Amino acid sequence: MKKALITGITGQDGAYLSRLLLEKGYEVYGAFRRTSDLHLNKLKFLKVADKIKYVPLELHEFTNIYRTIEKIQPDEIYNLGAQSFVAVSFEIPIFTADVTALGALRILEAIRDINPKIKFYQASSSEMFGRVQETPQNEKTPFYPRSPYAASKLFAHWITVNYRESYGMFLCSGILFNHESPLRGFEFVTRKTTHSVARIKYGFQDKIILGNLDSRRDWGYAPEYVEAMWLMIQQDKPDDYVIATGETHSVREFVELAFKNAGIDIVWSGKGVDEKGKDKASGRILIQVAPEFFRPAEVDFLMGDYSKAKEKLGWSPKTTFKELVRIMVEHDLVLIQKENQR
Ligand code: NDP
Ligand code: GDR
Repeated sequence: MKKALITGITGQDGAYLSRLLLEKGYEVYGAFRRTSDLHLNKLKFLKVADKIKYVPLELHEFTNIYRTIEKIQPDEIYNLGAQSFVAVSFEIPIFTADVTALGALRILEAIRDINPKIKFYQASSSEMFGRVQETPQNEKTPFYPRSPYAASKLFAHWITVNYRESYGMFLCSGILFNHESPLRGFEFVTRKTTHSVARIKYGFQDKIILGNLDSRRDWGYAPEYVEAMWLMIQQDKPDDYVIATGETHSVREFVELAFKNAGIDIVWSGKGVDEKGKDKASGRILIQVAPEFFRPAEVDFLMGDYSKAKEKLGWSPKTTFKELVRIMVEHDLVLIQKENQR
């Protein structure tokens, strides 16, 4: 039985990856950071919470990481733990760098010392492309990070490459574009939107207030993306891969489609922070824009080229943008109904 250690077990990808590895017969060790309450809601939703062996692991703390890896002696480590919210990284840049950049290095140093044969996956991000230098973005596209989060991920990415080249270790970096699901955190724009749409539909919220409606992302479906992480680690040679859908859509399109899935057509008026989205039928304002949701530096456009992953891993995205929005809205409509029946 193979042993996998997953950092960030309580996050979206931690939950889906755990389920995948358990299905494949792995013994899964879930690393969580100590909080006053161990929140296993995502793992419970996927019915895997009681199948995981939990270990406290703080990415700030080298001794904690070292002892945890030494004790478990995992075959594979998936480093999904991070301060992952781009907007907040402008508020807490040093914390973000410590967890997201140095956290990865601490794990690599521990692996190098304890057992350099342990295979390692680093959760790199399309945010590293930032102000994009070419379109679509592939593994050879130059990086241009636009936030403390992206700069931290870039350090973690390059140190992973550097340790692989310096010490011959089996280290992979997956450059994953945005991937979403009903388990997505509520602060990210997709889930914030689908959750708000459901609350508006059932009368628990008046409107949604958003930032930049024109930024474009390459949005895929999270359960498919964790499969790519596992595939990378199973190859004969370690390498880096872009995982994406090859399509790009604006926040505005996502919002429009989300409302449409709840039976509401949106019409837009105004510009910039004065822009408003109204219910076509009633004229009621349902969407507003506020400066506090804009970022000091924005990533305007992302669109990934996943052809290397297709060729080498046999991986391709399956769920379309339209299906993704539908899955998330339908989930949140049921969630809000259930919450309010209690
Ligand atoms: P989430 O934000 O859902 O999960 C992040 C996880 O990291 C949580 O379990 C969180 O714990 C944990 N964490 C945060 N700080 C620490 C710390 N100091 N020590 C230990 N653990 C910590 O992210 P996703 O699941 O969406 O993403 C997984 C990884 O992939 C992240 O590294 C993210 O940056 C990266 N990524 C994500 C993409 C996406 O579109 N989802 C795309 C590309 C990369 P807690 O629950 O306690 O907060
Ligand atoms: P992102 O995701 O920054 O791409 O990082 P997020 O959903 O936060 O933002 C996407 C785009 O939407 C715009 N936006 C808003 N964003 C949020 N969160 N809230 C709003 O109200 C809002 N209005 C407009 C943003 O400006 C941005 O352009 C995610 C994270 O999962 C990272 O960890 C990961 O690395 C990248 O995806 C790939």
